[in-house]
Amino acid sequence: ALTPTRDDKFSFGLWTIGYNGTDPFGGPTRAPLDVVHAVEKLAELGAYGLTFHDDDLFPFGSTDAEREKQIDRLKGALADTGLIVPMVTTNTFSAPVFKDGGVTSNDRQVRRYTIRKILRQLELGVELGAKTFVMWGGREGAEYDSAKNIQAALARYKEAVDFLGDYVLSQGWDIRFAIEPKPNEPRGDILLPTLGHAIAFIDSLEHPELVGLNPEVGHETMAGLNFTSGVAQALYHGKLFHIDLNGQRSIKYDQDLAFGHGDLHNAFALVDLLEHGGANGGPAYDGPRHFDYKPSRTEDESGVWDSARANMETYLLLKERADAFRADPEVQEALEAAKVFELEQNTLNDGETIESIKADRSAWEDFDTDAYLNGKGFGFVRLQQLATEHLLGAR
Ligand code: GLT
Ligand code: MN
Ligand code: MN
Ligand code: MN
Repeated sequence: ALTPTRDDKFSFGLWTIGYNGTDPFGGPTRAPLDVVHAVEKLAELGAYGLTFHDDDLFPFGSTDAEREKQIDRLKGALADTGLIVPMVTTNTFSAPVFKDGGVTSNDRQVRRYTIRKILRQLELGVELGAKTFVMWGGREGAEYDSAKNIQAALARYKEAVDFLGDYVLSQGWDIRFAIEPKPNEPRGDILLPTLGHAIAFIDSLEHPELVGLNPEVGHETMAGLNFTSGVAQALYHGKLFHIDLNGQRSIKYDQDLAFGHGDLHNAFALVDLLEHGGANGGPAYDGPRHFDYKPSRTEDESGVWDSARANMETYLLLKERADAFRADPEVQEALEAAKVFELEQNTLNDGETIESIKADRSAWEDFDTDAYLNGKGFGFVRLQQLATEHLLGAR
């Protein structure tokens, strides 16, 4: 059960396994990874999908012929292995032209160029059968309050997403957009910094049904937020279109560690949510389990594949542990005692009126608030310890 299969829907960004170790303090520690080799290795390890930015496959500034050649090589590798491309995205952050962002650059010519670059990658994604188009606006932001009119920038962001949405609808394409929030890095402050900001922004769009979220573990954690809780809210709003799994240890630079190599408790809760948070305890999300991590620059190529395997194995281990947690009668009893299921009951009775609740003496006059002093504990700590024991494989 710990051997990944295609049914597990594990996918990897070409930029993840292809990360050559460059950071702000040093250059590459690994040789470039060829896309055909990447596809073959991922297929061999049990992944089902590869995702990529335009610039991952054909470097920025490639001629049309070079671009076509790389696309053909990718198509050949996909045909040979059966791997699919569930998602694509555009690099609108690396090249100098994007130094003040893409769709929200102060420079109008840059904004128009960015839309063209996105259109090209959107068309390629549709051609390859991708169902999700991720928009990570890493350079959409500012370092200085005087430099960016945030309200105008959000209006330009909306203009771009609305325009792209109209194109998809006019073509009848089966692809949706997923916005990926991040609080900072590379910009001092990035627009749409958290899932909550992005949800509010999506509400302002012309075609909100076409646009959802691509939450990343590390990004919410960088903002000091509880990732699993944010994913639960994304599900609540019907906006979990895609997910970027990785590991992050607290509020610091974006670590992109392997999944589970950060907050393991939260990763357990996340897998439990994805696998058991739906109707009748079934899966709450059936899309790709996409890993967006960086094999540490300490690793050579064998370490890259070890780390790719680690992501998938940890997910499957946590799934096994979450299944055991849910199946344990003692856990069910603790959940019951903690009134976890009681929260699913409406607070008001059917047809409740102001008059009827005011007439209900048990809701006020006869309600014993004193009983909550040194009584009526919820037992949440016991429940969490049971979760911990399952997580550790002790039960
Ligand atoms: C970049 C970023 C990731 C995004 C990718 C999609 S690119 O590596 O750090 O979090 O998901 O653009
Ligand atoms: Mn429209
Ligand atoms: Mn990501
Ligand atoms: Mn990241």
